[in-house]
Parts: sequence; C-alpha cells; structure tokens
Amino acid sequence: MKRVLITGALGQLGSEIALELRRILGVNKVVLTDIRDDVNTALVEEGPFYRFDIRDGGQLAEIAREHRIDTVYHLAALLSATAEKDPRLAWDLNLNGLVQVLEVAREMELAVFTPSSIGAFGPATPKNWTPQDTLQRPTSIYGVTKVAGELLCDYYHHRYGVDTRGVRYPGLISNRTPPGGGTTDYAVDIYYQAILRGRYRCFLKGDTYLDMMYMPDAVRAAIEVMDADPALLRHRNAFNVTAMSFCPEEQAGYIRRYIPDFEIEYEVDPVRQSIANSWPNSLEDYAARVEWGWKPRYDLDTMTRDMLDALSRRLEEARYVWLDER
Ligand code: VAH
Repeated sequence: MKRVLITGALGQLGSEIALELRRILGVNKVVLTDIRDDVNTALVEEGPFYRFDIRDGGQLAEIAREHRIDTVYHLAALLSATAEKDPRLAWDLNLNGLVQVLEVAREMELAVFTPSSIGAFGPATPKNWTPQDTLQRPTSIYGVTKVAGELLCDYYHHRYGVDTRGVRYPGLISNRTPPGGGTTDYAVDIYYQAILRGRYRCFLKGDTYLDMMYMPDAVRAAIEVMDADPALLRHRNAFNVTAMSFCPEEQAGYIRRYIPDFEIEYEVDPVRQSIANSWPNSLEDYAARVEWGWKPRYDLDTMTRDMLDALSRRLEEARYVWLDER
C-alpha cells in the first residue's frame, strides 16, 4: 500500500489530489506539505501536514523517513502569470525545489510525480495537435522551468534509476479550489462570475484556443500514470494529456445553455495574452492513451453542467471569497 507525500498540497491541483489519495489510501497514508497553512484548513486539520519551504531538502528527507514515504507528488511551483512577475523566484522555487525532491528520491528510492504543462511548448512548436515529441522553445519563464524540469526528471531516471513520471497538463478547471496565478484562470473564474453576476470580463481574447481539463480527469491522470506498469512506459517526463480545447467565446456559449442571459466582455491582459499566444491550440495525447490507457471523461458540456451545479450549491452557502480578494 502506497505512502504518499504531496508538496504544494493546498494549491488548486494539490488539494484535489490530496482529497482523492486520502479517500483511496486513508488519511494517515497521505502526508501534506505546503509553504502556507491558511487555506484549505480542513485538509490541514484532518491528517498529517507540515508547513515548510520545499527548497529545504533536509526537512523533506526527515518527513519522508518518519512517515516511510514511497511516493512523492511534487506540486509546489509558481504558475505562469505569477512566475512572469518574478523570474528569479520562479527559477529558484520551480527548479531548486525540484532538485531537492529528486535528491531525496534518489537517496530514499522514492517514486516522483512532477506535473509539466502545455506551457512547456513555445511559439515554434506545431500549434495544432501538438505532438508528444516535438520542439520545445517556451518564451515564458514558467515554460523554461517546465522544460528544464522535464529534462531533469528524465535525467534522474536514466542516471540514477529514480522512478520519475509526469504529465503535461492543460488548463485545469476545478469547482473546489480557485487557481493561483495562471494564464488559464479565466476558464475557472468565468463560472463563478456567471453565477454571481451573470457576466464576466475576460483577460484573454475571445478566440484564444487553449487545451483544458476538468479537475476530476486531472486527478485521475496523476494517479493512473503513477500506477502504470513501468515496463510499458516509453515516455516518462512528460506525457501530453488533454480533454478539450476551447476559447472564451465558445465557453461562454456553453454557459448560456444554462444561464441564457450570461454576457462576456473583454479586457485583454497583454502579459497573459502573450503567454497564451505562445502555447498550443490543441495537443495530441496518443502516447498517454497507448502507454497507460489515458482517456478523459469530461468534455466542455459535461464540465460546464457540473461546474455550474456544484458552484450554485456552494455559492449560496458561502461568500465568494475569491472575488473579494481581487
Ligand atoms: C497556468 N494553469 O496557467 C497553469 C497551467 C496550462 C496552464 O500550466 O500557468
């Protein structure tokens, strides 16, 4: 039975993987860590949690030893828009944090999941049906850290035999935890504001196509790739995975199927538009499908229905803090 440690466990993806792994393995088999402890406090209080900076490898090793960890989900990182504001911090956290995890994994023979992103591609990459193996010359610091991270994880596998695996995530959409500082955050916020205000001001152009995925599929991908038979893996860091590709205008149209009067307007953020323009319009994910049976379950219509249903129930009960924090 696996014993898992999650870094960045209170973030958008980390908190959802934490919930699902604790459901599967039991609370005490899943140790959470994060640099902060003032969000998702239910997760902090219900089981083992440590607040520390992932760049402190010594503390990581101590916790992994104390809890007899065998698998690390390393999710602590700055996302694209936040990273662009402080490139040196992004490099330090995203890469030196990863080096600490890989070194502990090498010494303690731990398996490591590290997410990459469609941000690992750049303007020179084929934009439609972006292949698994292709040119990667990202122009954002986030993308630079993701490509370097992919190469580092593959190096630790080939050089030291560390069981490193990852997926290149598209934009992730969750009805539980708001995203933190990404270029695809609009695709989450739009649902909240559709319910609360009936309209949304989008920071990307209406015809900006990006790959996206509903969080239940993203969590399942992270678990299934780590459970895959290693003998069947030709790739490791990192597999293209996707579920859908849409633009803000298209997403607004699907919302109007449920909220007919919903209106969208545009106030483009040049930094995030430039990042989005450098990313693919759509990925092909055949390697993941062939090597470990990847298959998404949600499309834009089923995701929209589930998001609006879950949020309308939740937002009736509690103030929408995210909007107030803006
Ligand atoms: C971001 N949500 O926008 C992340 C993700 C593909 C996008 O990497 O930075």
